[in-house]
Amino acid sequence: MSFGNRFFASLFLGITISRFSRCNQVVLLDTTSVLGELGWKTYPINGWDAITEMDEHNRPIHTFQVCNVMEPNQNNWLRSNWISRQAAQKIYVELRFTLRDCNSIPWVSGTCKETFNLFYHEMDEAHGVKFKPSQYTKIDTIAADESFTQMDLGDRILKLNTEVREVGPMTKKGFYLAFQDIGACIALVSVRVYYKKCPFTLMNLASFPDTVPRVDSSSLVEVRGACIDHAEERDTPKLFCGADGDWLVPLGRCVCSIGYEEIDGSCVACRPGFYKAYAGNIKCSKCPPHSLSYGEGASICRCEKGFYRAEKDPPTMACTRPPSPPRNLMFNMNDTCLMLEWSPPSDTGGRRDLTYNVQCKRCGPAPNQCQLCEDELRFLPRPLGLTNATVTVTDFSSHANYTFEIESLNGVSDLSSFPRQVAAITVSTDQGGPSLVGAIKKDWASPNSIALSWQQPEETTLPIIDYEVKYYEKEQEQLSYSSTRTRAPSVIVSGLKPATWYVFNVRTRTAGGYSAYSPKYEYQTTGDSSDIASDQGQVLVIVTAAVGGFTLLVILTLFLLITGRCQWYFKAKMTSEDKRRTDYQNGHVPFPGIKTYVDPDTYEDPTQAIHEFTKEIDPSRIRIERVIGAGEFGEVCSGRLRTPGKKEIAVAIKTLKGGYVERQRRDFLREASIMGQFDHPNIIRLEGVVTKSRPVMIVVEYMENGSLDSFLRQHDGHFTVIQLVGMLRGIASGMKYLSDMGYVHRDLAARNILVNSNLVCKVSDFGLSRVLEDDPEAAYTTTGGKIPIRWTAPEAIAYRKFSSASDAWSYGIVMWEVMSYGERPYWEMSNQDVILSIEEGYRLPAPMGCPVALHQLMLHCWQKERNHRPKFVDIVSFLDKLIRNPSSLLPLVEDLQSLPESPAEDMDYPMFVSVGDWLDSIKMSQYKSNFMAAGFNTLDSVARMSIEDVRRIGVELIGHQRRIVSSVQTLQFQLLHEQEKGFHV
Ligand code: ACK
Repeated sequence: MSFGNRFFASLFLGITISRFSRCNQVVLLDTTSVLGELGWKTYPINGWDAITEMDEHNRPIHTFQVCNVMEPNQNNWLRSNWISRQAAQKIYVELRFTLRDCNSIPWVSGTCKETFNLFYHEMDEAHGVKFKPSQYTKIDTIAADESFTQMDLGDRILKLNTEVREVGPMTKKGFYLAFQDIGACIALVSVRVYYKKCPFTLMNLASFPDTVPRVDSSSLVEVRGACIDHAEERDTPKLFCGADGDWLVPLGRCVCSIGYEEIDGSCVACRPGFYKAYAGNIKCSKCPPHSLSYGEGASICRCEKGFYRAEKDPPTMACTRPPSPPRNLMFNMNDTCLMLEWSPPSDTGGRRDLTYNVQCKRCGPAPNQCQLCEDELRFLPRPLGLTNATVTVTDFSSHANYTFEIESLNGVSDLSSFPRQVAAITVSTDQGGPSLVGAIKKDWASPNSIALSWQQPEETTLPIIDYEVKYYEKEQEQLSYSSTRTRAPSVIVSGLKPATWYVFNVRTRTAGGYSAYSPKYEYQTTGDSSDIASDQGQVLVIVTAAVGGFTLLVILTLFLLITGRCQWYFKAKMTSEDKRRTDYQNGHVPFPGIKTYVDPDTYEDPTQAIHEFTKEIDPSRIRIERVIGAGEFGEVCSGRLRTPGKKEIAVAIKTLKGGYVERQRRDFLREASIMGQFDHPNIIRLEGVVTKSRPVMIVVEYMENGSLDSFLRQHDGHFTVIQLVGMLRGIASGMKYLSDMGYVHRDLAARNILVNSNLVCKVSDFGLSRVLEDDPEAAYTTTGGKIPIRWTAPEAIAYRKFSSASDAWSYGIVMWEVMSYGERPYWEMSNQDVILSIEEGYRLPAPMGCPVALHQLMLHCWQKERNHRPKFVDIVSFLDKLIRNPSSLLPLVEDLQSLPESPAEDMDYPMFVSVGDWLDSIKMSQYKSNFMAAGFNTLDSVARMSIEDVRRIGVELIGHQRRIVSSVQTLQFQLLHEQEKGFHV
């Protein structure tokens, strides 16, 4: 029995042991909380003593005592049970004990100790009673901060020591603790073993779990938080767990989701009448005006009935409604403009995005006869989406009643199902402008054309300029339409699709503007819809006023193909008569008996051609007076020519300069051999040649005013339009003669036209000329040679397809040169740009002061498709008619251009119709050669044909005979009508 055990037992009776734990500690063992026996082992048996007392709460106090202070060499061990490590990496052992001061015990010096030792041993599992002190690792020697004495005992003063030691890192699943006494007087009152953790916590609307710190106290554990209910991450919430189990450095946060707000660290649903539209650290808001929320947690408030929220309106915005209609709608009108003005609506619906739409209705006498008319009018700036309370309307018709409805709109107008309210005003445009034409009637029709006519308006204050005929396929419903103009109250529209419904409208144009469109006229073309001509996209409109003259066509191609072989063997021996015969057989001669051109190049010996086509002049008859210019081969002089028995005449003498080679001589004289074949008042006349003496000369009639281009430049603006048209008529007449002769000029330009003292223009310069050869299309192609780009038709430039049609193109350019008094065509544009522009559809605009009719003729000459260009016969005929009706030259292009919708370039040029065109329009093209061969080569002659004539020329099918005869009747009517009108083109 040891001295101290009994002594300590009485000492600790009645001591209160405070039991506490902190939330960041996980307790693995606390002897104060063990209710039953502890079951610790002691070695030896008489060493440590286990005493269990009860505290005032009747809970056990497990105390271990030892006090063998008088006996030397004490080695008493007390060993705990196996303690599970759990998640701990480092454990803390907290000991509370009392220790007796050795000095206060007599006779114990040398044996009494005032420390004890603490050991541990890691094991994965308990191993029962075995205890080997040698396996244990010492944690520390424990000494008391305060020891007690006999006096303390007497005063019953408790001097309890608390010591904490940490152990780690721990690796095994558990461990034992052991206490070694080496001769002290100790009472071990409690043993608490714990490890530290950062406890579960909520911070910044995120939860962070229990987290065990690292053993290394200098490094922190980063922990990512999870947002609490109805919260969402804003920046990733994070905390760091420190070694002492404290949370450090909060980062990021969660925020309450839409419909929830933060109250006391949690997210709470918005109350009814409130909403929260965005996640964030904001409170729920009261619903905006004209909106409400019924349930809890609303993210948006719903609009009251009759109020709306546009797609892009924010939820914070009040609900709004469509505006009321505009107020005070008024108009102001002059001849060309109608200005509508109004005041903004009294109620904008609570919005600022106010716009206006204008709708137009044109109404007849009956109230329900209204049709929409926006498409007919032009609105400035536009009809829809107006932001200002005003709009200007143009292009309105005279004599019409327009009702304009102005609607106010805002961003929610489309959402409202209520009928929209508009402000309306009816405007009568009856300002003395043109009135409506009478009903349209069909005169005749074929599967792809129709002739229409209509009653002229009865009263017009201003003269009618023309009529606009608008037509479209009914199925297309105005998606695309064509239009054309005509001066006569009738039109032939061709290029229509067979078996297709068309809608036609006509309106009048005067200087006062357009009339309203006539009532629609609908017509379905006859025929099989598969029978659509290959050029169906192209609409050729032929004004009935256009009356063609002769169109000289080539008809005997087939015949020639059979007989034209091997003829070149005989070339050298042929006379011009032979050649003409051959040319005729080759299809170059329109009619037997008409003299045709013979190419001098077809003569093996050119002198033979010279001999045949020119007269040799004795040079003694020529008196050279002065040099007037320089030609390609030498000077050009003026002088006099005497002919026995005739009056002396003025001549121009072209000379061939000395030192020429034979080829130059031949080329020089070649022009004379060509010129010598012609005899026409508008072709420069060859008087003769001097070839048998030097210098070699070509003598031609003298043209006092020299070349046309420089003449016009010198007399800019000096002539009347009629004089200019007279010059053009002369040139056209000369060209008609050349084309009739089968001659293609190739270099028709104002510089190659000479003008005499009477302003008579004559075609000259046959240097570039070539005869037509075996081409069945009567056009000649060649390689090489200089091409005057600005004057030459595209197909001649592109693949040298020269023909009378390409001469017609050049003629259009000459017209332009004449009407602009010698301006350079296409000004300073490069040749390449000219080619590209023409290809893109660009055409020379009308020169200043140019009558519409002449520019139309030019444009007609510049049609890309060469077969659509006018023939010279048509040009002459047209110009003749203009000269006879000078008033037709009054409308100038400038006047037209000042009116909308009349870009001259976009117009169709329906001025000409030949018999061929007419046959095309009635789809009887196959009989062209029959008509020509029988001499029906003008519309006038065709208009007189009888059914017998039609049969006689070889139209055998009865259906075709009928079609031609009925078309002839219409033609008669039209020609008569035109004559009555006195306006022939
Ligand atoms: O512009 P012009 O005065 O007219 O200058 C040229 C020049 O000779 C070189 O060709 C003029 N010319 C040519 N043929 C005749 C002619 N038959 N009568 C008068 N001048 C002519 C041309």
